[in-house]
Amino acid sequence: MKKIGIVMGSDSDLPVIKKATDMLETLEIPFEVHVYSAHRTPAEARDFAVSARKNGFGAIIAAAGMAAHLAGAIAANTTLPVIGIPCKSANFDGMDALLSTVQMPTGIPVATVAVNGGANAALLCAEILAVEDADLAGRLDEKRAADAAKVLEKDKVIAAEYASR
Ligand code: RP5
Repeated sequence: MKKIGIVMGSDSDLPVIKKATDMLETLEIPFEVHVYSAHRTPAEARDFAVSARKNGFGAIIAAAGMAAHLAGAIAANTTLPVIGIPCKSANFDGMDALLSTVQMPTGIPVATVAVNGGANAALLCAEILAVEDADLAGRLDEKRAADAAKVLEKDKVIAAEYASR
């Protein structure tokens, strides 16, 4: 199976990345995690992106906050799918990172998930790999079914509570 590359702009983004790594572990998908910044270590970020395909990666998650150029900078240097996670920082509620990540010019796409959306970034990577991996597709189906069952369990509890009023 291809690996998922995970890059964050700072170790202060780790809580968001943890949501992605937890999900990838649950789905038994191999990954590598790095701290590379589009601004502070641009050469390392570029080198990672340029060599990612030959190094066995199938998709890349890039998380950054503030002027969040990391996902775009990675996408500029690879044709692997890049999933951007805008991270919320002290100001602007993450809107700064959201717009910096999502508003890519035509030709260099970044699939942007919600602010701090680490779990969905991992799920999107899983869905990309599952196009060619029936076992992984099966694990995704099982997860969907389990998630749905949890919601229906909550429905039972809430519906019963209101029915008894
Ligand atoms: C971004 O700046 C990082 O991705 C992080 O979200 C934000 C703040 O970085 P630190 O100052 O905490 O290292 O590049």
